[in-house]
Amino acid sequence: MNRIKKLQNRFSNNNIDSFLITSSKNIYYLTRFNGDAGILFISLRKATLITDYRFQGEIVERVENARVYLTKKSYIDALASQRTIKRKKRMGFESRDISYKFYWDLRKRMDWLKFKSFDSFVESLRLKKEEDEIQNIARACEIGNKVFSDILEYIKPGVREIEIAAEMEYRMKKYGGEKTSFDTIVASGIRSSVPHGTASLKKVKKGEFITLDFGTYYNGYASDMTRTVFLGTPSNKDKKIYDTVYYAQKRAREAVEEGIKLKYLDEVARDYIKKSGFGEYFSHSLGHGVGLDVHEAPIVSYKNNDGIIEKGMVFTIEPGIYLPGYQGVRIEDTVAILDKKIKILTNSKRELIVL
Ligand SMILES: [Mn+2]
Repeated sequence: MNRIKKLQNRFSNNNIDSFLITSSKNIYYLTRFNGDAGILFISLRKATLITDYRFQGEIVERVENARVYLTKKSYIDALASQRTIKRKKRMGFESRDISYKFYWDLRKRMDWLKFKSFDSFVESLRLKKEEDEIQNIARACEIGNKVFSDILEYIKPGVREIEIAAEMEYRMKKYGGEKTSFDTIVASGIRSSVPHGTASLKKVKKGEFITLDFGTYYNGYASDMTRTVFLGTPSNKDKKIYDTVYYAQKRAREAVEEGIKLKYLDEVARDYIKKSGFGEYFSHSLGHGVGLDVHEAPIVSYKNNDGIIEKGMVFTIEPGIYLPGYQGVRIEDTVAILDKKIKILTNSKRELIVL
């Protein structure tokens, strides 16, 4: 069933007769429109993508499941001019996406409508991926695997983190990625003790962990992976930190199974890290969903009491240990829940790589 139809089927239960989609990711998900401006008006039987002439031609020609309405007016004026909207009474909208100003402009311009906010009307569909979506994520992850194997020979004492990041990003595009799915993290030495430390002008040197956390988009779908390598000779303490993260990640990865609670995975990794004496240094959730957004539902966390692993989900497993003032290690894979099968999409070597 097409995705817009699925949404329309939910209208009556939610007591609305129309819905306004403003999130560009959600518009892409529903129509394949990949311009960066436009709104999608969905009524019970129709869907209209309102956008402007900047996107005429190739970009609007690929739109599926919606009629395209090109306008020179503001989108709100164009929406108000739609023939059917006068008969509408209650319109849903995406509360996470629109600005306060846009909301009031809508209300002023269409004062006969009642507006009802929703915070994951489309995202709840996106939670479980279809086959082609998983293939796109898998392709994006494959690009990540290639970039990682390329970059190892480039990492040498004296090279700046930002140069390593630039080389990685260049290769992501060279291998078919559209753009990075977030700012590439290259964090070395003491900087690796901050979980999300981007890439700086710092030069890498011997005796340091280097955390590489990166991703790209393929056909609009993101990848996300992390590997931590060592430059020089690791001390026993370094090896212990790495092994702890490695086995915590392995246990969680091997525990993935359709039908169990997501929070159980977090507990598997967290318990192992606690038993090894580093419990207080694993300071974030185990993972997150990956799709059109690099961070989306589901949250893989001990705080997620209800979430169950279901077919079609794609999420990360990324435990880490961050010793303040010292160094840190994180290993992250993206896994997909297929029909009675679990597939790890990021298969670069996980054992400690010493450069
Ligand atoms: Mn991640």
